[in-house]
Amino acid sequence: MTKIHEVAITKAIIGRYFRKLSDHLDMDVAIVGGGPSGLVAGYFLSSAGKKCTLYERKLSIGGGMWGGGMLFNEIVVQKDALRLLDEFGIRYEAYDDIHFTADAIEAVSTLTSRAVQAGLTVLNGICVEDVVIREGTITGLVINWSPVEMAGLHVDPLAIHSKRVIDATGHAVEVVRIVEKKGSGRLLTLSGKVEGEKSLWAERAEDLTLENTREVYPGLYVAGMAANATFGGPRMGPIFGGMLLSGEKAARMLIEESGG
Ligand code: 48H
Repeated sequence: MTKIHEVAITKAIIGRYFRKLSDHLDMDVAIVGGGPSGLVAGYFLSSAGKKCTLYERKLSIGGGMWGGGMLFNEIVVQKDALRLLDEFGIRYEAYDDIHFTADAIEAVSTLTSRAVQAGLTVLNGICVEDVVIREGTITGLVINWSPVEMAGLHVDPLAIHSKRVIDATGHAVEVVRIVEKKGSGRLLTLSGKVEGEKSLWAERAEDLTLENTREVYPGLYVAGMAANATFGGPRMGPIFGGMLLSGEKAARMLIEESGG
């Protein structure tokens, strides 16, 4: 019988991880942020055969969805977005005609599992700290280990190339803010800068999240809460239909733009 060997375990992990990493240094779409909008975008893009990597700073994927509202781990999804819960196989229950609830843990774990099984490569524990811009278009990202960032170590990052980038970093809208600071020219917002998130208004925010899911700089798209923070929409509290629909819209736009 073959014996378990510590060095084989180490070699297996190193070999497999670096194969994954080096297969994804040049891709169709890079997604920054593993919250609901990023995961949904990754699922649809990967399902359409796009080479796609999602970078998440934290160890866990799921962003702000685990905790429902105020740590009560249930989320609300409006009727208009139920078809996405059906697509992923996430169970839900009617609260009234408009509002439906789902278990936050089931929602995050199912979204994650379906996205990865559709072919999405997820690299967790990695943060995006800068972008690559060529002739006024985003062509890549600059990445580093999150523990390097957390410890404040002076370690140079590495770069990857991607035809398109989705900023799905939530309230912080981190990639767009880097581009605002370092990119040449204006953002495609009214003021040319990040407009900033407005205070809570659930109904309006849900509509605007979808409207605001679009290109903000050549090659750079925004999805989820980052879309509202970029274009000046309000926040919505723990209703997640807009996040799911936004991820889907971002993916569909990029699939269409690339000719299917
Ligand atoms: C790598 C990064 C970086 C970086 C951030 O916040 P999220 O859950 O994002 P969305 O937009 O999909 O969902 C928003 C939703 O969770 C929410 O907060 C709602 C509905 N709020 C309403 C309200 O009123 O408060 O996930 C973003 C993810 C997080 O996991 C971050 O760790 C990650 O992005 N991230 N990853 N590199 N530079 N910046």
